[in-house]
Amino acid sequence: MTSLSIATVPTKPFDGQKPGTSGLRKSVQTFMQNNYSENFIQCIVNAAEDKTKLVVGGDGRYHNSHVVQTIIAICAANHVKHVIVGQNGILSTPAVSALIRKRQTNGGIILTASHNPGGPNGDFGIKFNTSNGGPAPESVTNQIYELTKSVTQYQIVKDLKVDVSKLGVQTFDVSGNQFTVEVVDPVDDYLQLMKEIFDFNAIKSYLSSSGLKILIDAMNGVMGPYVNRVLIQELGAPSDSAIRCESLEDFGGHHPDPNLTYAADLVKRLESGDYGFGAAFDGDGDRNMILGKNAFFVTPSDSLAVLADHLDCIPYFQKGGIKGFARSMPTAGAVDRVALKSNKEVFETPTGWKFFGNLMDAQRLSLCGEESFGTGSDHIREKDGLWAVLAWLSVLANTKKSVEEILVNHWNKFGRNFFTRYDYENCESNPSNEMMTELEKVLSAPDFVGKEFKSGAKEYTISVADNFSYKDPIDASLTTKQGIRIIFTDGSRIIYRLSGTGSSGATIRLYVDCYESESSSELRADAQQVLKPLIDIALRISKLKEYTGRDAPTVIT
Ligand code: G16
Repeated sequence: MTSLSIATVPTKPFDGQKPGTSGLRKSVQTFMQNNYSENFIQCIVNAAEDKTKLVVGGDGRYHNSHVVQTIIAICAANHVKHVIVGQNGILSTPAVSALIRKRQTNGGIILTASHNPGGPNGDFGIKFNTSNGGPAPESVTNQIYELTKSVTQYQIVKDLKVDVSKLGVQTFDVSGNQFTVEVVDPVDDYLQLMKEIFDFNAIKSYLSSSGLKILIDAMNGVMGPYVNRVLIQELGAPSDSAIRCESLEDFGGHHPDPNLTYAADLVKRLESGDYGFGAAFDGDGDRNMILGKNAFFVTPSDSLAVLADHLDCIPYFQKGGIKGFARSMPTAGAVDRVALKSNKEVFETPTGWKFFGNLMDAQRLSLCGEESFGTGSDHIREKDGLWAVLAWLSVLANTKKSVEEILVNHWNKFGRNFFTRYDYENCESNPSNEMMTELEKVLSAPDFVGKEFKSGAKEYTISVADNFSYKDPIDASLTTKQGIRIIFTDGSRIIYRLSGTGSSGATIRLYVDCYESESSSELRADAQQVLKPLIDIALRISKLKEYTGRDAPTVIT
């Protein structure tokens, strides 16, 4: 075996390599600049305390295969001994988290810009997950960012050629040291884990005996092979139960974001009434959207609460018990009501899955979710789209009820948290930042709390106004400025936040929710109608239209 040598390449720092809500996300063109990815990867390996064994994979978007080779070559030059990589560089985000935990690696590098569009004119992203399988906490991402500001060189094995299409272990000699790359099937380990969590026989026999037709949209992202293996091959769903399962580098030119706007095609098919259950995933397979017959939409906040109330349908929780629950702050508090009735702890964290990891590691958290179409449990440390679908199928198989019946029963038992989110995408950064700064000033005025707002027949009085901060109950780390909250005396909320996952400009997110108790006659009302007065007040207080020039949001959830 010829020995490969390590090259030291001089480089200069790039501005703005600051990881956002979940990793560094920029346009493909930005990532294609000479040394741009190399710098960031070198800083990741420099920040990693122990890096003997790492997992590498991505959602297969444009530029994925190139950067996979770069990562392996930089790992080889930086004392990493063993890299586990998905075949052809492909791994869903949940599958990376599962592999890190199962194979007890020191972490992993995930290539994805998640729900952002792909292709040469789309976005790319690099994210580092630590040894618990979860996205690196801010202490680590801040350290990576600091390193990017002063990086002057990176080490790489330029002549390393790894065949990532070939399953199995490949061994190399790098300057006299052994370096191994293990190419694994992207689905095998993940499927194994799902079989340990769920009762596949029960789901399979329900699907075949109930006549329930399902339609799953992989949105041309990474999930195609997972859907085919798990739902079609293992659970016996007919092959036409899955659409857009071909993984494409540009996601077919679509936005791989499972919401009512970008998964409109699936919504339309469900509206036909032919299917009793529908779901969609995002580009890297961690997000999910759940629909019932006639496109009955389950908000992620409700999905979390329903699952929390039905975890006894799932063998994993039957065996391991249920610790606490958690949701991100903008997520409506439906799960809090389940927690109260079942006498469990519930945590309210900032937006970002990374905040759940500590609670799970400390055995305080079993199930959590976010309004941004994320649901998951402590089986891994990422949200998990297909896990959510299997959890819902377990509930359907157990209750033998429709999605809509399950939701209506839930509201009759716990009351209903109405929720909506308005996204104003691609706004200009400066006015958006100014709007947030001005809002902070408005809400810190001494007479703001107690102020009354009228909209139509409704009247609201402000009881709390702040910028959300979070003290981690496990390590006491403090995270501030996580979203401006206005909470009214009846518990209704308005929240303003700037997205941390965009690649340019600013996306303003406006979240609004309110609660109707179980005895209300409004439980089946249209959420947009119910929330309209609060939305009007939110737009008035923020002067959003004046700052952004936008009459309407890009996406309404
Ligand atoms: C990422 C995080 C999620 C978070 C979301 C919020 O999702 O993993 O935990 O809720 O970002 O995004 P934003 O900051 O734009 O509101 P993903 O699916 O993009 O990795």
